[in-house]
Amino acid sequence: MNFAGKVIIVTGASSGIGAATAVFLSKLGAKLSLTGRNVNNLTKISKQCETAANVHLIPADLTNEKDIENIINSTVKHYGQLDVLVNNAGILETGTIENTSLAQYDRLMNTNVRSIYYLTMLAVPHLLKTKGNIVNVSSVNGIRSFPGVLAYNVSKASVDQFTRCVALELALKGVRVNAVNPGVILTELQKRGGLSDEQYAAFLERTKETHALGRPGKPEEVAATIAFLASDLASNITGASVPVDGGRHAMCPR
Ligand SMILES: *[C@@H]1O[C@H](CO)[C@@H](O)[C@H](O)[C@H]1NC(C)=O
Ligand SMILES: *[C@@H]1O[C@H](CO)[C@@H](O)[C@H](O)[C@H]1NC(C)=O
Ligand SMILES: *[C@@H]1O[C@H](CO)[C@@H](O)[C@H](O)[C@H]1NC(C)=O
Ligand SMILES: *[C@@H]1O[C@H](CO)[C@@H](O)[C@H](O)[C@H]1NC(C)=O
Ligand SMILES: *[C@@H]1O[C@H](CO)[C@@H](O)[C@H](O)[C@H]1NC(C)=O
Ligand SMILES: *[C@H]1O[C@H](CO)[C@@H](O)[C@H](O)[C@H]1NC(C)=O
Repeated sequence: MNFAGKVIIVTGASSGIGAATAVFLSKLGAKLSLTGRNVNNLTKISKQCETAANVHLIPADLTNEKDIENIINSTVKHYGQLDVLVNNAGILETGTIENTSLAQYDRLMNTNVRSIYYLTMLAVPHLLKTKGNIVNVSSVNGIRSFPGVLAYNVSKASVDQFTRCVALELALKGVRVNAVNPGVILTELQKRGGLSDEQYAAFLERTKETHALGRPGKPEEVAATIAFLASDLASNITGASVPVDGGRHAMCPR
C-alpha cells in the first residue's frame, strides 16, 4: 500500500480508531487533514505521525455545519486536492426504546449520520476529480442488532445503507465507497458513552465470549483495514461493509 501524494481527511482523528488510522496512513506516505474537537489532542497525534509537513490540523465540531464546510475548504486550500475521506468520527450512548429521548436520537443521528452526509456531499466534487474514495467507519451494530444502544445502532445502520447507496451512485464515476464495521475495540468510546470503570472491565471480560476470536480488537487492526479499502489494492471493492470484529457478526447466541 502506498499513499504517496494522496490527500486524506480523517475525522475524529484525536483518539481511538481515528488516531490509529492517521498514524498508520502517515507511515504509508499520505498527506493528512486531521479533524477533531480538541486541538491539544490533535496535536499529540500529529506528533506521532511520520512526517510533520504532511499533517494539517483542522479543529472541528461535526455538529456545526460551518466547521464541516471548513474541513473541505481548508484541506483543498492547503493541499490543492482530496483523494480519500475517512468518515470516522462518532459517538456512542446507551438507551432503550423505554428510556431513550428525542434529544438522544438527535445527538446520535446528527453526530453519526448527518455530519457524514454533509461532509460527503461537500467532498464528492473533489473526489470525482481524483477518482478517490470514501471509507466510513460503522460498527458491528450496523449489521447486527443489540438491545440497549437503540439510537446508536440505528445511526450505524444508516451509515451502512448510505455507504451502499452512495457507492452505487458514484461507481460509474470511478469513486468507491466502503465501510468498516468494528466490533469492540480498545478505545475510550464505551467509557465516554457512560460506562464506569467497573462496567467497562466487565464489558471487556465478556468480549471473550461475544467475539469468536476471544478478545477485543485493537485500533491498529481497524486502521489497517481502512488503509486497505482506501488503497488501490481494493480497486474492485465498493459498497462493502467489512466487519473487523473477531467474527462477532457471524455469531448467534446458543
Ligand atoms: C482528549 O484527550 C483526553 C486524554 O486522552 C481525553 O480524555 C479527552 O476525552 C479527549 N477530548 C476529546 C474532545 O477528544
Ligand atoms: C467554503 O467554500 C464554499 C465555496 O467556496 C463557500 O460557499 C463556503 O462559505 C465556505 N465555507 C467556509 C466555512 O469557509
Ligand atoms: C436504559 O435502560 C437500560 C435497561 O434497563 C439500562 O441498562 C440503561 O442504563 C438505561 N439507560 C439510561 C440512559 O437510562
Ligand atoms: C458513508 O458513505 C457515504 C458515501 O460517502 C456517505 O454519503 C454517507 O453519508 C457516509 N456516511 C455514513 C454515515 O455512512
Ligand atoms: C472488477 O471485477 C469484475 C468482475 O470480475 C471485472 O469484470 C472488472 O474488470 C474488475 N474491475 C476492475 C477495476 O478491476
Ligand atoms: C447497538 O450496538 C451496541 C454496541 O455493540 C450494542 O451494545 C447495543 O446493544 C446495540 N443496540 C441495539 C438496539 O442494537
